[in-house]
Amino acid sequence: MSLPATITVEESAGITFLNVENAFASSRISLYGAHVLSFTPKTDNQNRLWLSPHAYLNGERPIRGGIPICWPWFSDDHGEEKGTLPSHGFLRTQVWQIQLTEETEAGTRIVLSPSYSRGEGFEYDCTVSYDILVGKQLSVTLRTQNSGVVPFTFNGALHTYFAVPDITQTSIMGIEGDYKDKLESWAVKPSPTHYIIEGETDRIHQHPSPDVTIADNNIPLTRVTSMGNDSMVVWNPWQGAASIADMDAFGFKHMLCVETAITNGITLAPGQDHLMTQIVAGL
Ligand code: TA6
Repeated sequence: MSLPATITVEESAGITFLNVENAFASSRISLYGAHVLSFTPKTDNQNRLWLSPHAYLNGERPIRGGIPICWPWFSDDHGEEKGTLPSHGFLRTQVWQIQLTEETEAGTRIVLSPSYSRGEGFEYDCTVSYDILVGKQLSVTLRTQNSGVVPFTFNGALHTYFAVPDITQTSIMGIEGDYKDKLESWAVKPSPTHYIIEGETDRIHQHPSPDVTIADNNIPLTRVTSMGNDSMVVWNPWQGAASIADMDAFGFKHMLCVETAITNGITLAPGQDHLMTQIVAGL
């Protein structure tokens, strides 16, 4: 396949990476997991995505950082005993294929498809694709289409790790409604009005929160626009990062996951499809 001049291919440790460099931004994408690893707009040359320095970039484990794709379930919500099926599903640990690349006025577009979308824990016929646009903004859309003859229900997330200069100076605007707190047996609590991160945080906000801003020292840094989701997940492991193999003890200081998520199930009848989009913009 011939690629636009804005995309170069790099092979390393068994993974194929697509490096995008255009007039608007640069971005690195791993075909393992269809994982966007970086997005650096030209306006300020600040990478908006965080990638762990200890991330496995050899296909042995899901990649810690960037935008992991969670599907067809979120976390361990697969209906089986915890640990029997992979956390966050099976798209983030497979090699994806390039379906299309094109240069458009808005930027460089890449469409990827997974090797398989029917797997243990999800025995349905469907077609999945991932549409990435690297432009002034980074736009990613996960499309799920029911290509079978029975309805199915799925969950998922665009589990983005945002880069923040200092988590203790970071605030989030635009998240509303109640959240379920994973750290307190899913107790339901109201979202903070002044949203800062002061310790381990693992929350499923029960509101789609379509327009979220991440600020550093009260100065807006990154805008996160979401569509097709029913919830927003906020995660930072804080000092628990020390016990995560592919993070270092201080990694939590420079990342914040704000995840465009489906956690209450989307049901698709045969022939129906669903789009979930996240748009990341530097401010
Ligand atoms: O999205 C939050 C979460 O589900 C947390 O509970 C935490 O475990 C995180 O994802 C990371 O999951 P992973 O399977 O990538 O280690």
